[in-house]
Amino acid sequence: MAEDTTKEVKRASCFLCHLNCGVLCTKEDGRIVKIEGDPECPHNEGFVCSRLEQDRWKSFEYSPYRLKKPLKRAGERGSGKWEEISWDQAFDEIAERLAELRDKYGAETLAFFEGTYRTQSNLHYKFTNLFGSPNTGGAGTICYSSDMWLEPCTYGGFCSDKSDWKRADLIVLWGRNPAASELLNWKWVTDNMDNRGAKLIVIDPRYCEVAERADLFLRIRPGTDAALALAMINVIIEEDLYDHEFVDEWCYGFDQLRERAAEWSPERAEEITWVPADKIRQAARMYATIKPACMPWGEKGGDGHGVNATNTIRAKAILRSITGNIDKIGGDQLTMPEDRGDTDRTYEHVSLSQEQRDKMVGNDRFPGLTFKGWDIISEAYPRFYPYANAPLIFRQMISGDPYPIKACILQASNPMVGYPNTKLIQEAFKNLELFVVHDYFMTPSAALADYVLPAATWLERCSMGYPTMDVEQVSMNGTMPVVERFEGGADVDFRDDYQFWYEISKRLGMADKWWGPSYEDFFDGQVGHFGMKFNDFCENIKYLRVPNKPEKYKEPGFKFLTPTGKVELYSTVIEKLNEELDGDFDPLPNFVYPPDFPEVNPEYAEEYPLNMITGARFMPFYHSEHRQPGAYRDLHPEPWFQIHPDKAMELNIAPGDWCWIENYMGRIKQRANLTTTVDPRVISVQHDWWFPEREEAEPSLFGLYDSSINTIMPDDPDKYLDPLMGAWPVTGVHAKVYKCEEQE
Ligand SMILES: Nc1nc2c(c(=O)[nH]1)N[C@H]1C(S)=C(S)[C@@H](COP(=O)(O)OP(=O)(O)OC[C@H]3O[C@@H](n4cnc5c(=O)[nH]c(N)nc54)[C@H](O)[C@@H]3O)O[C@H]1N2
Ligand SMILES: Nc1nc2c(c(=O)[nH]1)N[C@H]1C(S)=C(S)[C@@H](COP(=O)(O)OP(=O)(O)OC[C@H]3O[C@@H](n4cnc5c(=O)[nH]c(N)nc54)[C@H](O)[C@@H]3O)O[C@H]1N2
Ligand code: SF4
Ligand SMILES: [Mo]
Repeated sequence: MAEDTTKEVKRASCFLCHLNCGVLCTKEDGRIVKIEGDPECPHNEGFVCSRLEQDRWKSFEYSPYRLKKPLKRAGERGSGKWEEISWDQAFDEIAERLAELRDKYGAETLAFFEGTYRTQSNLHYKFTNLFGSPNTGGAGTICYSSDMWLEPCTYGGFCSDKSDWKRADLIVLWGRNPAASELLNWKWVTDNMDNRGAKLIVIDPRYCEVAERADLFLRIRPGTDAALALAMINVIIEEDLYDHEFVDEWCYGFDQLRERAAEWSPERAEEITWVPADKIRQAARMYATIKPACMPWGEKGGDGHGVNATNTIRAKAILRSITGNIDKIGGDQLTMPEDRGDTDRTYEHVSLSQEQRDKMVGNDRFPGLTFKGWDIISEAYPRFYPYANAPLIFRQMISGDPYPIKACILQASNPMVGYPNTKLIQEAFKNLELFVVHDYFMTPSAALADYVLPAATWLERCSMGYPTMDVEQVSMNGTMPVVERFEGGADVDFRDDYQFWYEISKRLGMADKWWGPSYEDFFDGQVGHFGMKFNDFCENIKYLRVPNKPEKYKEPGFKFLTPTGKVELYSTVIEKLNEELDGDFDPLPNFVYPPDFPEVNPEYAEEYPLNMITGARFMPFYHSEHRQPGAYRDLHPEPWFQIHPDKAMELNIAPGDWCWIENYMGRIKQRANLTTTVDPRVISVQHDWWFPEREEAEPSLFGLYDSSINTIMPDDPDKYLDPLMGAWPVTGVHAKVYKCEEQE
């Protein structure tokens, strides 16, 4: 039989989540017919998760809902009326409008919002910096970015995404449920438990998937992780379980920490956290004595969200340090800043003048993540990227105070669904003079734009898989596009994320600052120091791993890249910020009650008694993605929230009932899942629900206000945000629940 010459297999890196598994794609007649895990990829060794199984990816790559052509608004903003235009027209007009607005209001009038780092996110920094605007904001504020500032403050690098899952003897999953969020990580944990006998502690308000395998499970009250961490520090110090050698030689401020921790007995923490004091002791003893132990970061475990974001991240960093678990094989390994000469060129922060930096929204109010904070740690950690504060940007888009923000670009983010206080964001977006969205699909954010432009997926562009959540210092998987534009019958006229920035830059006279017109040119620049072109890198190197060197602090002359050269249990960086800003940020971790709690707001909590988790991950969705009708949506057609059966009975709610979830901001509805997984005082509400099959035009916006929990999540900067990082809450916010009437 003649060989089928149209068949070929190409490598790619899956970008459907942050793990970037290596995959093999089989093409026939230009169309992808099969995607499998690449057994040669050292990262996932052939593993793929349910997002790629059963050909589900076809509902993404070949979805009829994908944007096909550049669209320009042809009616009122949000009216759902569009005209198709050419890419040249789109780029010409966008560049022209940007130049006009810069002349009229100053470059700082442009805002950009970053999503969950699903593309080459340094590119937009390069553009905004060259353009002259400091105003990039993003979901990172409540995701990993707060860790990326506070961990370097503590140990001069960061380690909570460099956990050594496979070689740890104890793994602490603290507000982290990789069985639903990062499935490859969970495979590593279960393999480690099965093959090496590793132990597992789970700290979660829900008896979630990973809790089912835990040796110790702490059912914590949402929003109180800082109090628990402080009590664990208390036990470790009081019971003399800390690593004396490491603390004596390498930690700064132990006496101050001891004093603070003394205030946090397990009994005091029990009252706040609902975790019995003896279990707190048990957890502290296990963590301090079963070594090596790793404690990966977890968004919901207090890392990054709500009024205790700084407290919790710092307290967890301190726990890693005083137990001597940082930078150990099997612990959380420390990544030092890479010596990559091109850092300045890819981020281009150097191009932004001090005058422009000083205009960053949030600089003075929530300085941690902004240029104010960056200035202090950037020497030690140059790859950190500063963030303007998103809730403040939205407010400024409306008020124009202290200056107008009139232009906005979104690439790979969807704030109308993923960020809190949707109504305010809608008003802000409607106040813009130029709003551009580059995405795969028409989203509720895109529906409010002037231009909506089709993006290339990870199968259609060059990419560099850079798996996070792995212990390697660097791990790279370079791949060329699997399919070309219009190949295989796909009628999507996409431009990839690099081309987008390049083409606009070219029209603004900034082409020479880039590497050339294509993504490949960019990657040629990135791998230049290997002495080869990107194509050769993909062919010959395929998968590159640079293992982390453990226990770097044992090398002669080593210093942690903090002002004291030590792990700062007491933060001199925060102290310095206080001096500069006349602030009173606490250099030691503490705990404050979230604003809805009965301890601080008893009247409110009486009306809204249930402590709410929002956004606990579940497969197969990724935030607001994959809601389009198709294989993913079929697995989970409707929004559900979890409620304890006793509470449901008290409220006369039966399984599957549609219920209102309400707080002072408004109400949304989801269906009731009665389960003992949650405490009777807690509900867990799915996030990011919208319905791409419903009407686009306002007020519907794809049914956004029906079931998206972020429409009622608060972001009042005076009340709900972490004072240093400006992080807003995703759990520990109070609500009430009641059944919908028949007709609702
Ligand atoms: N209530 C609540 N809210 C939350 C959370 C929560 O737990 N609870 N979690 C928060 C967290 S941790 C995060 S990170 C944020 C995420 O916030 P976002 O990243 O804003 O949310 P997504 O819905 O993932 O939006 C991503 C958009 O980018 C598009 N996209 C994906 N990849 C690419 C690409 O490569 N190129 C281009 N051009 N477009 C792409 C997708 O189609 C989608 O429309 O949400 C936050 N919001
Ligand atoms: N399926 C799916 N996977 C995803 C994503 C997605 O949207 N969908 N998003 C990706 C992104 S951007 C991120 S940041 C990661 C996040 O990954 P994870 O941190 O693993 O995800 P979550 O499910 O948000 O939170 C984990 C657990 O924290 C618990 N939790 C809730 N509130 C609290 C609390 O106050 N304290 C403690 N200790 N635990 C609490 C929840 O019950 C949940 O079981 O997931 C990534 N993976
Ligand atoms: S774990 Fe993430 S990267 Fe790996 S196959 Fe699943 S979605 Fe893709
Ligand atoms: Mo995230």
